[in-house]
Formats: sequence, C-alpha cells, structure tokens
Amino acid sequence: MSRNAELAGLLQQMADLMELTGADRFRVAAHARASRTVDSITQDIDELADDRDALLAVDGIGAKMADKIQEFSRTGRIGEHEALLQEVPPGLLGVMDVPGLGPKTVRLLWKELGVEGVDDLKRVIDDGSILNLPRMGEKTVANIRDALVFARASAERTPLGVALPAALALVQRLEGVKGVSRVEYAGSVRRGRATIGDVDILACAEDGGAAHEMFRAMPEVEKVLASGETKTSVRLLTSRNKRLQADLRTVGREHYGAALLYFTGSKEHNVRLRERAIRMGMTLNEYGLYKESKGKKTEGSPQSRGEKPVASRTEEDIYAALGLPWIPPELREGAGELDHPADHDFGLIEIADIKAELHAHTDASDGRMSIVELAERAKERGFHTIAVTDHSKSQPIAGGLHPDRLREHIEHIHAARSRVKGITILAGSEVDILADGSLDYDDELLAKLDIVVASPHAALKQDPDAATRRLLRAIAHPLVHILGHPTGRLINRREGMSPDIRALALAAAEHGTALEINANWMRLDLRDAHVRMALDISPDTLIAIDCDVHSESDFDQLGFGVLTARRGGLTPSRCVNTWPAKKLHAWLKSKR
Ligand code: DGT
Ligand code: CA
Ligand code: CA
Ligand code: ZN
Repeated sequence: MSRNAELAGLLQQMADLMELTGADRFRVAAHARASRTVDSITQDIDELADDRDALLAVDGIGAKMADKIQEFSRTGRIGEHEALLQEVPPGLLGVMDVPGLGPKTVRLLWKELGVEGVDDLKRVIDDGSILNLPRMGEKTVANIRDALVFARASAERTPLGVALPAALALVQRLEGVKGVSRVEYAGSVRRGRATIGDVDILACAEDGGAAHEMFRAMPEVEKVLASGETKTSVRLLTSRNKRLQADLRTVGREHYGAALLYFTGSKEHNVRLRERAIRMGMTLNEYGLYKESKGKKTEGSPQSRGEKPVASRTEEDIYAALGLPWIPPELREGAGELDHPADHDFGLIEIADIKAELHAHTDASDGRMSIVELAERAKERGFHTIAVTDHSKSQPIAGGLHPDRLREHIEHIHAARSRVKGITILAGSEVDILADGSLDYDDELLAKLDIVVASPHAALKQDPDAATRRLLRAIAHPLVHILGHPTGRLINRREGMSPDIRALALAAAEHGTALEINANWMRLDLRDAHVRMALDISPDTLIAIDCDVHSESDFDQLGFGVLTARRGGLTPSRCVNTWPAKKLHAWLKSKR
C-alpha cells in the first residue's frame, strides 16, 4: 500500500468511527472527503506534508486536517484516530466490514441492541430483534445473513492486497538489520495466491539474533507467538486494523536457496520435488539436496552428519541438479509444473509487457480523475492506449451514464485527444450485462464506442446455468470486446456467480472476445484456476488484464492481476493489453 493509500484508509476509518460514535456530520464528511482527496492526489503525501502551504492549498484540506496529515507523515499515526478506536468496542469494526452494513446501521445495532461484535450480530439476526430497527426489512436481513455466512466460510485468510504490502514492508525493515545479507518473502505471498494464511519471510544471516530481536520489537506486533534462534512468529496489527501472522526464518548463506525453495512451497510442490529427488538417489530438505548415503550410518539428517550438499545455495542450483528449469513461484502448486522438459521456457507474462489499460472510470461516473488526468497518468505509466469506460445507466449509485450523457461524454473524450498527445484515448463504456444477458445500451449507441467492456454488477446470485446463459449472450454480442470481472466475486465478501468457465472460454475464443482478469485485489476475477481453464480449452482464448481504474493509485493494482495471470499460465501473446497499438486497435475495429 502506498503511503497515500494508507493515510486515505486511516481517514476513512476515522470518518466511520466518528459516525459510529455519533459525531457531528460535518466532521464525518470532512474526513471522508479528505480521504478521497489523499487517495486521488498524485504527489507523495510525505513530500506534500513537508510544505504546509502547499498542503493547505489542496481543495478540502483545512488547518486541522493539515495538522493530522503532518502528524501521520511524521509518526505514521494519528492520535485522534487512536482515541476514536478506544471509544468503540474492537469487535464493532468487524461488524462494519460485513457487506451491507454502513456505520449508521452499525451505530443503531450497537446502541439499540448492544451488538459489539459479529457474534452479537448473528444473535440479533437469529432471534429476529434486528427487525425492530428502522429500515431493516426481511430482505435486507437475509442479505446480511448471507454475507455473514460467506465471510465465515472464507474465514481469516488475508487478501493478497493487504498481505503483500505488509510483507514488502517487513522485507525492507529486515534489509536494514546488521548481519542480514538478503531478505525475501516466501510462502503463498511469493506464489501470488489471492488470499494468504500467513506471511513467511526468509532472511540470510550467519547470526540471525539481531533480525529476530528487531522482528519481535516492531511497533505493530500485537503478540509474539513463538520465538527461537532461527524462527520467530508474530501477530501483527496492519494499518487497516486487521490481524496478520508473520513468520521470520533466518538461515546461513550455504543453505539459503534450499530454505527459500522449501518455504516458498507449496507443500504439494515440495512433495513432488522430494519424490523426484528420491527417484534420482538423493534427498531434499530445507537445508539442501544430498546424495543418499548408501550403507553408511543414517542416523539423523544429512546436514546434521555434516555432509556436503549436492546443491543448496540457490534455487536454480537445486532445480538444475534435479534436471529441471527454475520454476516460477506462481506455478509451484503441484499441478503438473514438473512435467515440462528441462529446456522449457515458461515465458509467463510480466508487468512490463502491459501497454494498455482498457477499463477505467472518470469523474463522469464514479472515478476521481478527469479524462485528461486519466490519460496523462496512463501515459506516465508508459501505456500507448487508455480506454475511458464509465458505467452505464443501470448503475445509478456508480454514476452510470444515461444515453444522452454518454453521447456527450464521447464528445468530451474526442476533445481530450488534442489535449493529451502521445497516447490513444478510446471512447468506451463498462456496460452492464443485465440479468437476462442483454446490454444496458442499444446497439446503435454501442456502435459509436471504440471499445465495449461488458460486466455483470447485479443479480449475482443467479444459478450457474442462468449465469452461463447470461454471460454467453454478452460474449457473443458482436459489439462487445471484453467480458469484465466475469463472476462478480469479491474476495471474502461475495461469492459471485459460478458460470461454466469452459463454455465461456470456448465462446469467447470463437467470437474473439477477451475475458478480463480484473486486477483489483478485492476482485481478482477471473481467478487463477479460471484463467488456466480458459487458456487450456482453446489456443484462441484472449485475456485482458485491467486495473478498473477509479483513481490514480489503482494503476498499481496491475501487479496483482499479473500474478494471477501467471498462476494461470498466461503468456504475453494471449493478453490483449500487451499488443502493439496497431494490433490492438485493429482487433477493436474488427468488432465495428
Ligand atoms: P498459507 O500461509 O496458508 O497461505 O500458505 P503457505 O503455502 O504460505 O503455507 P505455510 O505458511 O503453512 O508454509 C510455508 C511453506 O512452508 C509452504 O508453502 C511449504 C512449506 N511447508 C510448510 N509445512 C510443510 C510440510 O509439512 N511439508 C512440506 N513439504 N512443506 C511444508
Ligand atoms: Ca504462509
Ligand atoms: Ca507460515
Ligand atoms: Zn465493474
């Protein structure tokens, strides 16, 4: 998380907490507005905070807000935020995370029904007392109950978008510790899984004492779970007030590669590697790859007998000694990745391959930037093309555009082209796929657009058959280029639809429609397994990786989308965002 995003999250939480504690609504609004402002400004917040006049010149930041921002910049905290946290039961924040429950309702639940946590919420749903609150009908309650059930089923795994920045911050701090020569995150974070059980950090140090001491003493450590000479386990409180476990292991240079391989996993990958080692007359463990000691005394492990490993310093050495190429961590799931011939180049897509963003919102709907700002930010990222795809009319909450406003918007997009040179600005729409698979604009209007991303936003509880039929209709529509976030899932919050991905992929290949991996870490939709299925079923499947940009920082979501794509085995040529401008534009025109 960037510092701007961290501060924005903190200010938004202050607004929520104030609403919970019944603060003046102008103060609530001021903090919510400041949060949006901080999230959308392009300058680094710490730089800005150094210059109080510049800070005060920002729209919506007054003297008091400037104080808070400067406090955050200096100390990483805001005292008033911590005071607010003291005022509410800690469990109430968990209640606020339940989809469909805003601070106003949560305040009522707390004050009227004594709800202080998710368990209490469940109780007032079960005994029906929740229905006594104003504006709380059977249907709303049923939705809350569903959300609760889903949140429990996906209990406690942390989204990659929260765990990865936390892991990076730990790595950076450990890099500064005396005696530490190398640090990396391992485990499921390194493999890029969409959700993370705990963060695993590996540091190279002949004496790891100082590293473990630092790790235990970090300010965000809530509890030390285990501590030894080579391993420490702690529970952290992240800046979003979420709990996250982190494990640190230290290992000497001689064994670093073996340890990195072991702790990156997955467990299944490790098992396959060990079986392969055994077939080759060797043993593999977290210290190295060793020759099987035939006939010799075999008490203890090879390293404890002081044996010299065949390979142990780098992952490459170990894979090579096993007759394998180095395998990208994203593929290490024990799903056939060892079956490739030794000279196979996986050739997976990388962030640098992406040259276009094809799903972005402006302030015409629910985005924060103007068309010109959006185009400039995209250009700074080195993109040759940016598509402006605001919401369509059935999304009034997201500022969806009525047909007349879209016609006007298209004019504005065309006008912006002369103001930002060196990047192609496409006029597009993220058009809703309605429940029956029809689109939210008529064909005459869609045909005026350079690009159409069709996405489902409502009726996401459809049964799989209905969902498949609905999405197939959109895929086959001759004016649609991309199927946006196909299932509508939100990680840990909403299951989304379960369409037949193979059927979608076959149809998409036939009609030359790309399936989106929405890179936003809360979505990652398509998910990794879907990407693999879609690619496997036809050589013609096209994938789009898009950030669904609403504010500038959203361009940074790209990494999550690329990790997901790599886990699905995506190579650059099958991703439309990697194509040169000419090829991309020709594909878009082929549907006009
Ligand atoms: P997570 O934390 O649930 O998202 O998933 P991982 O893969 O990070 O799992 P974790 O943290 O339990 O362990 C990190 C790595 O250590 C794991 O990917 C492989 C290795 N590992 C842990 N336990 C075992 C085990 O019992 N056998 C083998 N072969 N490897 C293990
Ligand atoms: Ca882990
Ligand atoms: Ca672990
Ligand atoms: Zn959308």
